[in-house]
Parts: sequence; structure tokens; C-alpha cells
Amino acid sequence: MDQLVRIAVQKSGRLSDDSLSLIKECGIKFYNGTGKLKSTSTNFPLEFLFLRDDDIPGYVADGVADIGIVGHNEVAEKAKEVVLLKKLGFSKCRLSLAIPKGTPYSSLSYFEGKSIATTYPNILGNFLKQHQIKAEIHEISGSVEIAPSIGLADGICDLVSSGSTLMMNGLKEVQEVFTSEAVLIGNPKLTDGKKTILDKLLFRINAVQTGKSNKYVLMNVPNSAIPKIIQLIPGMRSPTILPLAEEGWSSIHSVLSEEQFWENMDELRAAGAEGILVVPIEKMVI
Ligand code: PRT
Ligand code: ZN
Repeated sequence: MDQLVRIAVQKSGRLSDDSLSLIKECGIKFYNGTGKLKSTSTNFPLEFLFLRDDDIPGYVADGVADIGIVGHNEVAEKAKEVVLLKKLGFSKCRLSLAIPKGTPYSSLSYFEGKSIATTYPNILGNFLKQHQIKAEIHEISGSVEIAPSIGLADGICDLVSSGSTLMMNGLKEVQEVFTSEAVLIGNPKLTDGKKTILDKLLFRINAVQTGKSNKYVLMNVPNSAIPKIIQLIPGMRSPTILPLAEEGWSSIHSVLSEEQFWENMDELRAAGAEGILVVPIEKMVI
């Protein structure tokens, strides 16, 4: 049988949809009917294992899966022997220390001798050690945010994205401990055949990511303004210039990062560009 790479993705949760969308955007087809634990792509040598996110670093380290998509926070907490292959840019969040809203706070020394509830005892333990703070860590498995109000701990260390969970529970974020996003991890000892497949997958992921961070931009410009506009939108190699039916006008096409586009927008219009279209790019290979 030809070789397959096994990828572990979260079965259901905050990472699942974005993980599967990324794989689909890479042109990889598969079926993941509800309740399925395994699936194989029909057009790429990839087999899927649908798992709980907590188990993914361990399964990848043990070689049950070759690669996996999981939060960087889980990778750091589990401290298994895996290679971080790529940051994926979704499921961004931070692991932060928080305390009751009304409590005065000036520095990390607040936590000296205090108790902190968390589901991330290793990351928190290392952080406190690094800052020479001695605090008692209460490891709990969920609903960390209620710990201070029921008298279980003085503060908490939990994942935050919008901050509304902390607010609703009368807590304030006082210190960021770890920043996280979804990452692609791999077993450190993949066979050469599996590495070749992984390289193909990484090539596609890069093309999708580069495409997402760039835009295809088209605009009409008077011919006299072309030199100035070319300076503003350099493009991949150089912009495409096509004559319009109307004498003295051209259409300029280029590829820009979204940021670059907004930065240069006013100058482009001042230089005479009009009818500006900004189109998303699905994939981009540079
Ligand atoms: O069932 P399984 O074990 O697979 O999933 P899970 O319930 O353990 O994890 P899940 O799906 O909740 O989260 C998976 C991953 O998503 C996490 O490991 C993080 O990498 C990432 N992520 C991103 C988050 C958040 N944002 C997040 N906001 N994980 C959890 N939260 C929780 C947080 O714990 C808190 O309860 O959301 C609440 C805070 O959100 P805000 O927006 O109110 O600040
Ligand atoms: Zn989990």
C-alpha cells in the first residue's frame, strides 16, 4: 500500500471547523460524517483521526498520528516530544492570570503565597518559577472562572479571547502568561516517504496562507499617472498594465498585502486612480 500521513484534528470544538476548512482550502477532499473517528482523503495521501484536543500532542509524540492540528497552549502544557511545524493563524487566544475585579493589583508579586486555579498547571508553574513567585496551583478540569467566587482560589489562570467570560464572572485580567494559536505539530521521526507528503501539504498551506494575506487589486488610471502608481503598488514582479477602450486610460492590476493597500489608498486616489477593485486571492505561490 502507498504511504499515508495520519493527521489528528479536533473532533468537535473551537479548532475543528477552521482545521477542516484549511485542509479543504488546500484542495484535499475527504468525508467527515458526524460521529466518524477516522476518514481518508480521496485525492491526497492523508488519513484523518478525529480526537479530543488534549490527546493530540501525545498521539503525535507516540506516532499514532504523524501530524496534528492543536492549540499551542495544549502543546506547551503537555510538553510531549513533538516538532512545531507551522503556526496556523486561527484560534488565537492568550493564557492569562485574572483576579476579582475590585482587588488592587500592582505587580506579579500580588500572587506570592496566593492560590491560583487553572487547567494549565505546567505552563503556569514554569511561568511562576521563572518570575520567582511561590503560589499554590489548584489544578481543576473546567469552569475555572468560578473558582474565586466559591472561595477555591484567590485568582485564576485561564484562556481568554474576547475577555467577556472574565467580565461576566467579576474578574479582571492582570497578566498574560502565554499567547497561543492553532499550530501544526509533527512526530520528530517521520519516514522519508511521510516527510515528502508532509512537504507537499506544507507547500499547499503556505500557498493558502500567502493568498489570504494578499489581495488582487485592479484600478483605472490616466496614462500620465502610471509611473507614480507603479511606485505605490509594486506587485509580485511588476504590475500588469492594459489599455482601456477609452484613449489615454489604462487598467493596472497588481497584488498587494491588505495592509499595503490601505496604507497607499489615499495616495493612489490622489494620483488619479479610480474604479479600484480589491479581490480575494484563493492561493498564491511565490
Ligand atoms: O472536547 P475537547 O477536549 O476536544 O475540547 P476542549 O473543550 O478542551 O477545547 P475547546 O474546543 O474549547 O478549545 C480548543 C482550543 O481552542 C484551545 O485549546 C485553545 O487553543 C483555543 N481557544 C481559542 C480557546 C479560546 N480561544 C477560548 N476562548 N479555548 C478556550 N476558550 C475558552 C476559555 O477557556 C474561557 O472559558 O473560552 C472562554 C473565554 O473566552 P472569552 O471570549 O469570553 O474571553
Ligand atoms: Zn480539551
